[in-house]
Amino acid sequence: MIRLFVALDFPEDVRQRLAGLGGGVPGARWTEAENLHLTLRFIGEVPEDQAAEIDDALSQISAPAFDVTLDGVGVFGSGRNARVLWARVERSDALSHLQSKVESALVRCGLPAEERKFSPHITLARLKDAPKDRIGRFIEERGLFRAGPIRMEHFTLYRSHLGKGAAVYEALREYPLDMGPG
Ligand code: 2AM
Repeated sequence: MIRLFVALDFPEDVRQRLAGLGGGVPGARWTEAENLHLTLRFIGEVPEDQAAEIDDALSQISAPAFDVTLDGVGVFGSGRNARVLWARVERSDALSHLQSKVESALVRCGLPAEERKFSPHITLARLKDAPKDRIGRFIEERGLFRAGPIRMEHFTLYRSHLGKGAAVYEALREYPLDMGPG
């Protein structure tokens, strides 16, 4: 079995800026710059032959290249249940279009449909018992963070290797987005 997810990745300069937002929140485990990404669809554990089928289905997706803009930061969960600090990804029709193409390709491969609403974000940190006031301060102080527009010219199938420490993400395949005429 291999553990997979589909994501958009970002240029080095953007990842460095995102990683630079980290700090100042006790109980936060910050994502390493190299691991920062925007998940389009978490797949989970699949057998190798289904992974090959998934790769094939993803490679048949045709969707236009588009720009992504990052705007501010936020938190999933509140109070004692605050779980994740993230950078906000502005919604766009092009992003939703790609996400729904990925979703339908995966459902055609026999995966169960994703029940949760797509909420585009980049996980900056996972939290454990982080003090509420420090989370609030983080969000206030980083509220003006903005990056982009950032051109997305491909999306990526990742394998996630779980171990003792942070998961290691391995890019298995990049699928080009259509660049249009010219
Ligand atoms: P997250 O960053 O919001 O936790 C690899 O684990 C990627 O898949 C992460 O970006 C993670 O999103 C996303 N993901 C979505 N659902 C997941 C799940 N049930 N288990 C693990 N990762 C999940």
